[in-house]
Amino acid sequence: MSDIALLPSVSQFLGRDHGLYIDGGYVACSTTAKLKVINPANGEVIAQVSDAGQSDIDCAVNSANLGFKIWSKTSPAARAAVLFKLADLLEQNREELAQIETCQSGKIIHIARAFEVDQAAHFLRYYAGWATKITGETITPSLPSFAGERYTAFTLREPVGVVVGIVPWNFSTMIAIWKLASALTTGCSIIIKPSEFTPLTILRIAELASEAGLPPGALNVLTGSGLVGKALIEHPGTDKVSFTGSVPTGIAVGKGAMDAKLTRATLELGGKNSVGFLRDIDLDKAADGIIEAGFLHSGQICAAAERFFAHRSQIEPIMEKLSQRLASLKIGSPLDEATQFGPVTNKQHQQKLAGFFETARSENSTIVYGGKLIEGPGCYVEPTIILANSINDTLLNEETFGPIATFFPYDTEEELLHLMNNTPYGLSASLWTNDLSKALRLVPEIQAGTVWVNMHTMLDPAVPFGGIKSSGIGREFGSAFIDDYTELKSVMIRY
Ligand code: TXE
Repeated sequence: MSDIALLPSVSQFLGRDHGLYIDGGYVACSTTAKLKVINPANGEVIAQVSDAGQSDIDCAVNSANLGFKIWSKTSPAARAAVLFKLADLLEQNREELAQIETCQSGKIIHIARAFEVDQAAHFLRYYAGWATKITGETITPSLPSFAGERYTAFTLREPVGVVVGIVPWNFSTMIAIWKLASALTTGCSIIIKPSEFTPLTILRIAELASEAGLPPGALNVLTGSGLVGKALIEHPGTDKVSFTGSVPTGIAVGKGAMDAKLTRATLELGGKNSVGFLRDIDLDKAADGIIEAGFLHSGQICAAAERFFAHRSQIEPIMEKLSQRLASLKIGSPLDEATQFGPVTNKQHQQKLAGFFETARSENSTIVYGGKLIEGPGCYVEPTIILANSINDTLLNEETFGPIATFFPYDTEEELLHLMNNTPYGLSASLWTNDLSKALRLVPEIQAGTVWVNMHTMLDPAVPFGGIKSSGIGREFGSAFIDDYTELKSVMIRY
């Protein structure tokens, strides 16, 4: 097989002089600084985007405040209609968006189509449905009545204002859609700051949003480094930040938001997610489960698992079956439809993973499979299996965000629970067993925002998602996101 041909519209889009998307259209950046976008499959520069300066930030915030005035007064049904239309436009432009995404992130084209576009449209429609269903409560106060007066009270859910959406590079389309859909359905406006590594797809989506009827300023896109995100959070004209990314940056964002002006913050961070195989597990099922849990998109998924705990008697055969599966994966160009395993998204990340391989060796962990970079201009690393030497090994404790499954044996279920919870993080975890009754008894003991049974990594818009412990604050999806994007106003009436 070979690479699919890029659509003419993709080549044309990549070659553009990309401005910033402010007030419903492109504007030239105030600085001449440019950020290069590099295709991680071959190291080639595929596009350049602007690095926004302070006056661009002011301009985007001003526009978002004006956009908020219009959008927050737009009827819920009309807001939903725009989001439904945008979902249709995502699907109509599916191949173009998927190809842009693959070129900038190295995501294999099947995943770009199925997750970055199809799933993004699915999430968007789910959020759109909420626009007409956001309600408050009626309450009867118990205040004293001296002359027959009565009281009633109700609550209003009001949009929080101008949201700053800070997006990482691993799912640059879908995560941007989660943020803009949450903001727009509740009547907020939003400024998206994409990752400097993957800034392109959201610029195209901003154009589609205008085509769908979104008023100017309701969605602005500012490309640039992390400093642009920082300046947006601290800007007096913004009201909330929704951040997805690494734990250290998330902590800096949270502190910055609090220090600035008590800016509301939702933080969806990474972690060190666990998989626990109970003894009754079928070994083939376990090996397939590890591919789903740890190797989709080369493990570059915040909910992916990195620590795998199996009973001492089963750990060797599970790792052997997993090695066989990894050996059969077709590694190659992400634009080749036959490829099952592509590059990681950028050189820095590839080097970081190389550092983890070194650390594993220096700590005397056993590299059971892989453990090397793949030579060439692209950012490829081998899918890797490691057997940790001790529970203190770095590979069992630090997020690698790569295709590295680290194993450790347990003897008793008590020990398994201890191992799974022995981390400062708590985004996700999974248990694999045929004994559902046992699984349901163990679920409450597991410290994670999401616990899957016999599955891992899959997210559904109806099911809340977010971390406990150091994996974040707040929830996306379900009805839970509404709390984070609205303020509750109480109205009390004497009559
Ligand atoms: O992520 P960051 P980076 C991990 C992964 C990777 C490492 C670094 O291991 O190797 O993090 O990646 C913006 N104020 N994850 O540097 O720093 C930044 O521009 C406001 C895990 O890409 O978390 C980008 O848009 N914004 C993770 C976004 O924050 C700031 C997903 C994420 O950047 C900022 C991605 C600041 N001070 C990487 N500094 C996950 N678990 O989901 C940076 N940004």
